[in-house]
Amino acid sequence: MTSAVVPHPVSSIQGMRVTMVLPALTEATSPLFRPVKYALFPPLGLATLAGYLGDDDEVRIWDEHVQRLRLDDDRPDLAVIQPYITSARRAYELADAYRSRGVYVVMGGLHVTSLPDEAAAHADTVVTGPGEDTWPEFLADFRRGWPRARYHSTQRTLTDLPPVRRDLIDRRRYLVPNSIVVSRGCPHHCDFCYKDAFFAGGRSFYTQTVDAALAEIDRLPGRHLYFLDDHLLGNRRFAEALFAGMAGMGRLWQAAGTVDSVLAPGLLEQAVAAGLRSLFVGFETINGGNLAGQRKRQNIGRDYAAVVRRLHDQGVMVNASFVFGMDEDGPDVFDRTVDWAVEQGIETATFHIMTPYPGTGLYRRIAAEGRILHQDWDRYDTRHVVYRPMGMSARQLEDGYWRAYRDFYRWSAIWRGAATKPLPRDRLRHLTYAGGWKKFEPLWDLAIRTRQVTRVLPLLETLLGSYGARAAPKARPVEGPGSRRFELHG
Ligand code: B12
Ligand code: SF4
Repeated sequence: MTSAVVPHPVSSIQGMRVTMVLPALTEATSPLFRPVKYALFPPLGLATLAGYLGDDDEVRIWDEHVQRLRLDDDRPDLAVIQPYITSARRAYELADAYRSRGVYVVMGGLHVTSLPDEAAAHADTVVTGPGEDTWPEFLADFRRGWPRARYHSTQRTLTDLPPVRRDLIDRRRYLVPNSIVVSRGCPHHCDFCYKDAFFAGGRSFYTQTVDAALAEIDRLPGRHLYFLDDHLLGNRRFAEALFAGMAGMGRLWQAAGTVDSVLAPGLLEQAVAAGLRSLFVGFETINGGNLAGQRKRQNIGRDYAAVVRRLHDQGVMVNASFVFGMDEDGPDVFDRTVDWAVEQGIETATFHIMTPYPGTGLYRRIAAEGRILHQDWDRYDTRHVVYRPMGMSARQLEDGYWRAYRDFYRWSAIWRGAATKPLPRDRLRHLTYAGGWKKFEPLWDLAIRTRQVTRVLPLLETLLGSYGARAAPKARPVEGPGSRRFELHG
């Protein structure tokens, strides 16, 4: 594609100094308490892009969620910034600060793809869509001294990726250092999701080769993995081959999947045999009428209770995701949703206030109806109401959202959820997992701040290991470069 060229002579082609920044929204940087979710996962997107830099480039990754950025001392040749919608304001502040001292700024990722013109006011180059094709192209142009102002991804492939630069990540700062993605996108087209906008102009669901995915898994130390793929089970052939390769590796892992993929005969069993112990499931709403409105077709007419039962029967914990404020929702939706989730014995739940992200079908529809209240991206965080709801007031929606969290994570509700489990062992695990996650959040935060979190990870592994229809084989780390990291026993 063509776009304006930004002349920018760099002193040498090799040996660039590059700073990559994942900016944080304010609440994630509080010196007192930060919700632990901000220290869950390392900046995988930036570490992926860092893989394309040369051996003699000097690269560092700053994740503002877990470390303070020392901006004043920093004058790299290139600043790479990845804003999410909620951190866009901060991202632009940082970009402006770098540019004011002559540092070249390139921005990309989800929010930039939704609103490239907004981002372009703060960056020398903006890159839209996934980075695997455009980023190496930009780097080559930048090294030649002639980067363009815009790049848009059209060639979507995950073959021959350089290894993710995990060496640039301080694992002790994260509760889940082994996050991994082996695919991009998803085969579905939900109206509220970022996906169709981000992948516009090319394929919107594609995977690594199975061998490359297994090799990436093999490179990760310890037992626990968290797949951040939008829908790990979305391509059955790929998923089956991946799980076959993982069976016997001794891994314990968590991932996200849709209700229809859970109900698909046979696939879940293979995932469990490969170590799946907890699944994030997008139930979204218990009001069937909402699903058609959101084009969430794969959920329509599905028996949600059967989904939970099937996961529990296989020994898989459920992290259920719900969205409040869709057009069919009235003020009763909060209690009904929480009651349903507790009755099913769901271990953890994530609630969201419906948020129309720019670029999505939902945004276009709500905007056309004149219902967008403001464009203060800071508050597009799924905890604030940013549009005029149909079935209740904005106040009712926000209050109901917070009440749902309180009610679901009350000890009495946790007990009630645990009591749905037939075996005492299962009840105890429910209590430990659901209670341990929400009730001891400040302790998690402390462990992360004091970089003791790697000591806590074995607890999570033990707990996940006690789940599962069949016990996963034990894994033992093996020393020495080039060797497989795990040898299998039993
Ligand atoms: C892990 C995750 C988190 C983690 C942390 C993220 C981290 N450490 O990187 C946590 C739990 C903290 C989190 C929090 C939130 N998240 Co979140 N999260 C994700 C998730 C599941 C995976 C991100 C990931 O690692 N992807 C894999 C990597 C490889 O991809 P990537 O980061 O996008 O990078 C690629 C491209 O974007 C591109 N790229 C990125 N940056 C750049 C820069 C340049 C220069 C170039 C060339 C290319 C490029 O190239 C990379 C390689 O292809 C995504 C869903 C998704 N599929 O992306 C949601 C997602 C990003 N989150 C989202 C949201 C809404 C939130 C929250 C607001 C939710 C909430 N209620 O609190 C918060 C706020 C985050 C914040 N700080 O502002 C939305 C973002 C919507 C938007 N338009 O911005 C997503 C898309 C989920 C969704 N379906 O709605 N999140
Ligand atoms: S199933 Fe999930 S990832 Fe896929 S389009 Fe729908 S919301 Fe997005």
